[in-house]
Amino acid sequence: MRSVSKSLLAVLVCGFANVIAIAQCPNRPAPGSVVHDPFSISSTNGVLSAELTMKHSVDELGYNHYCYNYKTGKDTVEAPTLRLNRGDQLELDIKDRIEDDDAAAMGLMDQMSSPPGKPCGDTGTPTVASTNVHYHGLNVPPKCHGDEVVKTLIQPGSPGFHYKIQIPADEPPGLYWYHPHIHGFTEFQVNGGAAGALIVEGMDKINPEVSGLKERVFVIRQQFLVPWIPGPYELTLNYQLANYPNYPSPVIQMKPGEKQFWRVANATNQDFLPLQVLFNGTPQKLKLIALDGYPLAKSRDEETILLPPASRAEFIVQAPTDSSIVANFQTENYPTGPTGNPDLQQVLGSIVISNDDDAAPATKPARPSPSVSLASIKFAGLDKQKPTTQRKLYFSEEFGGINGPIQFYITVDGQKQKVFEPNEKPVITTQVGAVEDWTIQNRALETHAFHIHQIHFMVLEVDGKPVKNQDLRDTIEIPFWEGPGHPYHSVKLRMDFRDPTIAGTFVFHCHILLHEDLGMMHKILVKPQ
Ligand SMILES: [Cu+2]
Repeated sequence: MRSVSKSLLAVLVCGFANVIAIAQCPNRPAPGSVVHDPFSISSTNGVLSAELTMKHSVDELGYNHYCYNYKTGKDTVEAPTLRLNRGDQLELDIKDRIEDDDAAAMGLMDQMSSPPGKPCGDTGTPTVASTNVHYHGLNVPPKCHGDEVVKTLIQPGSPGFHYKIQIPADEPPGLYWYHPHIHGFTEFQVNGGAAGALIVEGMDKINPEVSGLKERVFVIRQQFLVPWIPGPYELTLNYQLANYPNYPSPVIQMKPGEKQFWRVANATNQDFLPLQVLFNGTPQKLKLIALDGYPLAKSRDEETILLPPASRAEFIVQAPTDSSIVANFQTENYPTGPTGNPDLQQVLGSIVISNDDDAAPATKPARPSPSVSLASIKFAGLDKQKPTTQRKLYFSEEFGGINGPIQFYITVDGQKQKVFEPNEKPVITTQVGAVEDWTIQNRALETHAFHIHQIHFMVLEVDGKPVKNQDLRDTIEIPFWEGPGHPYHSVKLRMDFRDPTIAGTFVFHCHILLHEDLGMMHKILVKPQ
């Protein structure tokens, strides 16, 4: 449930009553058109160097969109896919050129306190027009100019900020993504806009089943008219409106009987996506290859792949053999509990048989990735490690009346419930070398999605029972509490802090972005050895 103060609500409603379209973001594809992959940029000679400019648009219906604009030399595209090999260097310059921002100009956002300690990047107070970047899923240092989100601040109009991130040589090949992560305002910028895919090459080396298959990159985004206010939302597939409520579906072209390798990111604010491909209403088998950018130990057939917000799935889809079959890529209904928002069934795309070659636009193909085996990537053999510590954490919500929850907490069992403050001390301190088992309960009447930066974790148990597939994840759903008389749902996760390069302070939080913005987040300190 979304909550918002009455005064804020009043200003928001008035503020958006008279919409003046502002267009700083590229035009979005027309409903019902053929879906193209995002423009992609590949590393050359071990370096991917690019400049992205954060901008802002308000469309004629009043939807706010933030965008990572990239100049291709021909035109401007948004949120390119960044493609790197393991060991490559990502050199990303981010400029914040958000202008004419209704929300910021009217001063209606609660301003957050300045980041603590020595600043990283610009100084001043974070607002909805400030930005930074989180590289979701990458197992890289939480350092300034790396994947650091608590102190890193990029202010509108400033010269910009340089990220320099080396993809570890043993990084799992797979689909990652990047998005802004300014505490208090993340949801606004991700809302239908600022989020892009990042691919670490080499999946075909681990799993030859995908070799030679045409690859598709699909980024699913969600847009609310005004984030923080409950109401209808729209899903988009690579920025094209999905079939809700009255739009023609995006068209996904496939050749008859063709197998394709789909790499799908849930870049929504808060939508849990049970993904299916249906032929004449019957769910088809999808060959699941990887989850959250981590190749599965063994590929497996699934009819429904549940992606919590921020999660990714990579799977093989086979097209129907003839055009008389109605084929759809869709998300199912997903119940999120009495205080959760409804996550509704929607067709994300119609699969249309076509012999057109719908090649993805790109600078150039990535050079071949070096060979790699499952046994040599990060977190391999984690199931055999002995945990050094056990911890218990829980999600909870506090009510303030009939309008639903007003406080969102994630708490280490035994500590006081509190919302995140940028200058808080870490609630967990551990050290490099630790392997910990965390049991995370959901005591709220709403499903939450646990995410931790810098590492993947292994799923050991769900509701106290060992799981069949001990997948490595970076985001996982924990279903809502059904109420008195029912047990809390829980997951048991193995957290791997052995890698010395991830030493430092970073965060874990709910990936329902409103919850994160309202403080369902805390810091962990991993001390160097
Ligand atoms: Cu949550």
